[in-house]
Amino acid sequence: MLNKLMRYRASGRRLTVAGASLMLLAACANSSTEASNTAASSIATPAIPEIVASYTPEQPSFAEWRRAFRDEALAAGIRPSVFDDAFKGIEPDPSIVQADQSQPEFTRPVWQYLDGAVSPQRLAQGRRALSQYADILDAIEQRYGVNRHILVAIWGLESNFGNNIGDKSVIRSLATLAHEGRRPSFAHTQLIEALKILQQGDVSPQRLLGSWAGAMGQTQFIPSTFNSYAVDFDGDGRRDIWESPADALGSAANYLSASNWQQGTRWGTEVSLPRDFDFALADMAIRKPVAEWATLGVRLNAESGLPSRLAEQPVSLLLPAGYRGPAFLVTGNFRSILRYNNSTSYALAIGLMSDRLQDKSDIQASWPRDDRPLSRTERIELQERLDASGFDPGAADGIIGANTRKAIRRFQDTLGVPADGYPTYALLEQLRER
Ligand SMILES: [Ca+2]
Repeated sequence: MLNKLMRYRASGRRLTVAGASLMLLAACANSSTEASNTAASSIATPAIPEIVASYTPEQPSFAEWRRAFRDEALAAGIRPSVFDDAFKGIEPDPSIVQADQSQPEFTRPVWQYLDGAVSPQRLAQGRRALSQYADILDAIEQRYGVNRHILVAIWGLESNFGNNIGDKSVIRSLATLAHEGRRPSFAHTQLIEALKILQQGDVSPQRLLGSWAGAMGQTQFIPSTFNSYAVDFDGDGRRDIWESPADALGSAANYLSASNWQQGTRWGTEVSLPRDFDFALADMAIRKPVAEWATLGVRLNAESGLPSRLAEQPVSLLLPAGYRGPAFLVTGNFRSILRYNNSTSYALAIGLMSDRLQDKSDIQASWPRDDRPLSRTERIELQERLDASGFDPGAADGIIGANTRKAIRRFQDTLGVPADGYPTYALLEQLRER
């Protein structure tokens, strides 16, 4: 009941701020995680803004919210002393509300993201980490069967090898978000999980630090992921992903292992495609054995070094920047990395960084760096124009998901251009001229 009230209140306030624009509300779904997209789309149900417009509930203060939440936490098994210690002096953090509501208009294209993620400096740090933590990584590989180069790449991207673990109180961040964030029920659940971590004694309230969104420690686990997958790899009796590299790397390996990681299989490899290839096959929903891709003209690059067992494994074709950019065949291990962080650019960065750490050469094809990425407003316009032309892209939410890619392909088919489903400014201009 309290949660429901919160959701109406949060929606109502953002409606005021956004000038009652349903489109802007829907476009809040900017995060790459499926969870947040789902939450945002439920907030953006057309019926709700009309209810909100005439519905002005009493807004509970933070202190009122905390009193009600304390009852819930205790009912969930949290001891009163643990709750009261954790919440001692906790007040809402306005900077977190601001971060939660920011909707970036421009996102970096995949090549710019990769330039930053797999930089020469990060590779050098990664090589040092491989050498410095060789014994720990040996033991982790033996126990979980997850390749050390993947683990070091994740460590590098999540927290810059433990140097950037976030300095915000996880209790304060999540309490702020549960009280007035745009995904209150998610924050609410994570806050209970965070209190369970304190109750188990893995870390003190003062050291329970993370990002503004509650991602914690060197692995950037959210509290529920910590409770399910964190391990005490160094054996000191506490699962400490904040201070112990062994615990952090072991926990990341345990999480990947539980996400169907296949030992000895690569994440994927770059491939070349014939000019007349059917680009509609480049879709994560389509999986074929490598041999079948080969009959369609997909060629593995010379240095790919794929183990022969991969030939039988169904893999998907990925074109992160459309037909003009590099192409990859990606395995189930790529999907495991996506479970860690549901962003294609992220998973590609992890895979490519792990390759570079093994001294494999950089990718051969070049990125279409002259492509001008669409802003959020333009992505919404693209979707609206696709819809107006009968290509059925789904909700105009600024997110290029499976439905929008299908719609783009249908439009590309009518133009007689490669149907890669990739949104470009040129396509938007052609839609404007219709
Ligand atoms: Ca430990």
